[in-house]
Amino acid sequence: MLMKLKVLILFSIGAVQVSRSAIMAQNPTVSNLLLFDFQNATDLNNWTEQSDTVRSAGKSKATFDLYKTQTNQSAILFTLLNPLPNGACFSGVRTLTQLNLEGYEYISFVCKTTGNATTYKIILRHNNLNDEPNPTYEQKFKVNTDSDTTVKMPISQFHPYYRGKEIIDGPALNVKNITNFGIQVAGGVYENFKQSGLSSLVVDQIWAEPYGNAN
Ligand SMILES: *[C@@H]1O[C@H](CO)[C@@H](O)[C@H](O)[C@H]1NC(C)=O
Ligand SMILES: *[C@@H]1O[C@H](CO)[C@@H](O)[C@H](O)[C@H]1NC(C)=O
Ligand SMILES: *[C@@H]1O[C@H](CO)[C@@H](O)[C@H](O)[C@H]1NC(C)=O
Ligand SMILES: *[C@@H]1O[C@H](CO)[C@@H](O)[C@H](O)[C@H]1NC(C)=O
Ligand SMILES: CC(=O)N[C@H]1CO[C@H](CO)[C@@H](O)[C@@H]1O
Repeated sequence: MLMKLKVLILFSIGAVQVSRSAIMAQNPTVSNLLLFDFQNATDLNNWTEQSDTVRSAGKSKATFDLYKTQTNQSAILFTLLNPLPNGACFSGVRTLTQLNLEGYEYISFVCKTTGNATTYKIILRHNNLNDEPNPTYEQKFKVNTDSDTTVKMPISQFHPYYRGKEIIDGPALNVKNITNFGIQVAGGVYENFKQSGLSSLVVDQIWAEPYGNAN
């Protein structure tokens, strides 16, 4: 079962979805690294919006808030994608960070989504090159509209992009010095899908999983 899961993961492009029970069945290892713990966060002040309104024609929006119920706390990303005629638009949030993910194979989390968006991105930056014209390091993940989504993103599959377009043969991500971490939803201007409108994504924790974790 776990081997099958691993094979599925190795042969899929980008993020892979498996059921929550499959993830929970894995031995929790001492060496998972908790990157962001929204269950215990007192605020999200370190996160800032990064939407297409940084450019003159943009009119999308994102907000990121603590989401508290009587029993649980998580974070919720609300997005409104307002595309240009060619489909270009993005909205999301990001935070400065300092992560050394050498020795880690995946960034993983469980999220619950509603609304129009079915594809999100995690966006990393490195070496304090946290703004344009430096590349972003991106990977897309698909979400389920009817159930929780477990995301496992191979860290080796974050490729360099400039304004949503892949930089072929661009510099590799320096996994030892990740200095910015973002969650984004985009219209898909360079993709074979287009998306727009209102969406929400709820996430409680984001982890890095070391190599060999699922064996
Ligand atoms: C915000 O970022 C600073 C500097 O990186 C860090 O020391 C602090 O713990 C962060 N606060 C929260 C609530 O995550
Ligand atoms: C609280 O979290 C637990 C564990 O993640 C989950 O099973 C439960 O459905 C959540 N409860 C609410 C009210 O969201
Ligand atoms: C990350 O990169 C910046 C820019 O090169 C450098 O100043 C900083 O010392 C690096 N930090 C780590 C922990 O390697
Ligand atoms: C939501 O998605 C549907 C299906 O793709 C689309 O027809 C609709 O226009 C979208 N809503 C908005 C507000 O963009
Ligand atoms: C480190 C820490 O405080 N972890 C807590 C975060 O919140 C969850 C859910 O309330 C607790 O179970 C953890 O102990």
